[in-house]
Amino acid sequence: MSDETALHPELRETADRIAEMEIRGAATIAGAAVEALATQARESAVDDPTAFRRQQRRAGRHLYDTRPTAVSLPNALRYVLDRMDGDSVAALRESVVSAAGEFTERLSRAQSDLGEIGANRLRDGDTVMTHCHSTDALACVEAAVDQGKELSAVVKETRPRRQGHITAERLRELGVDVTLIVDSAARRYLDDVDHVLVGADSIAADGSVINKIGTSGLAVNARERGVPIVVAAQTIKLHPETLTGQTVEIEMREESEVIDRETREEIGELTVDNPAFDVTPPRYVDAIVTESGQFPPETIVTLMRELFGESAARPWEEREE
Ligand code: RUB
Repeated sequence: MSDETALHPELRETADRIAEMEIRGAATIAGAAVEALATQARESAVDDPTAFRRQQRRAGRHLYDTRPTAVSLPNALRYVLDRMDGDSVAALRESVVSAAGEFTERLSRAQSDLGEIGANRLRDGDTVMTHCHSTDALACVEAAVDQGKELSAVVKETRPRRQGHITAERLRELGVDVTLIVDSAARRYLDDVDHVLVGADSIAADGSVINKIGTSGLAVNARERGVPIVVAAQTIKLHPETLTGQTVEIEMREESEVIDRETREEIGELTVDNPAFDVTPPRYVDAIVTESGQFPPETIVTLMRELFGESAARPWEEREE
């Protein structure tokens, strides 16, 4: 590792916070990653354009390596690093900082645009069931509330990290009535809800939705009860590498999130698995709501091609200048 391409401590801290889930949720991770790239660019001490490019790519790799499932992270890195351009360090720096700013603006605009579209599905008096904490899903509820609709929510706790508590808090701030339930109570409450509304970490070319573990079981149960399943996902959740047959890696997390060491020892020899996400096949999803409109999952591939083309470059990878 050469000193000239050393990474800024703030970028390292952002990467650690993403890995530790202090910064979490696909859209929030993307926003934090581009901000870190901009800090790296602004604070870089290198005076050679080649070294600057190498340092930015290294910064991208460091962020990329934090969590594998949410494609918003590599898509955010792509957005900024693909726009890194110039013959001098000053020009390169400016290109990175301005691309990062542009990305952040688009991220927030996309979320509010998709919120308006998702809100059209929600009627006054409806009840939604949520899983995990998705800012895209909450944007739909917020827009509906802004339109004067009164909504209620059944909020799944979402083991093991209980992101449902964050959702419950946000929904209460919006004035939505909240009933918090444990995950295993979901089926019992499905008869009382009008929509299942979730977010996504990645959407594959065949329309499969990758989201917090438990989403697929919820979707299967909701389909059986005739409750529509709506996925709120900005287009940065579209996974371009699945166009060429790649699969989405499901993150496996520490067993300590599931069971404490003492209890584990009391039980004796056992394996503890902690997958953070699962895959919901397109046949269990009614609609994917994006900032570009609402899509049946099977048609999302058209939008994916339009936005990403056939190839998904990896501009953070090491290469010869
Ligand atoms: C978060 C999660 C969220 C999506 C969408 O998982 O699965 O549903 O990331 O969130 P984790 P958003 O807590 O493990 O990061 O709509 O905010 O992008």
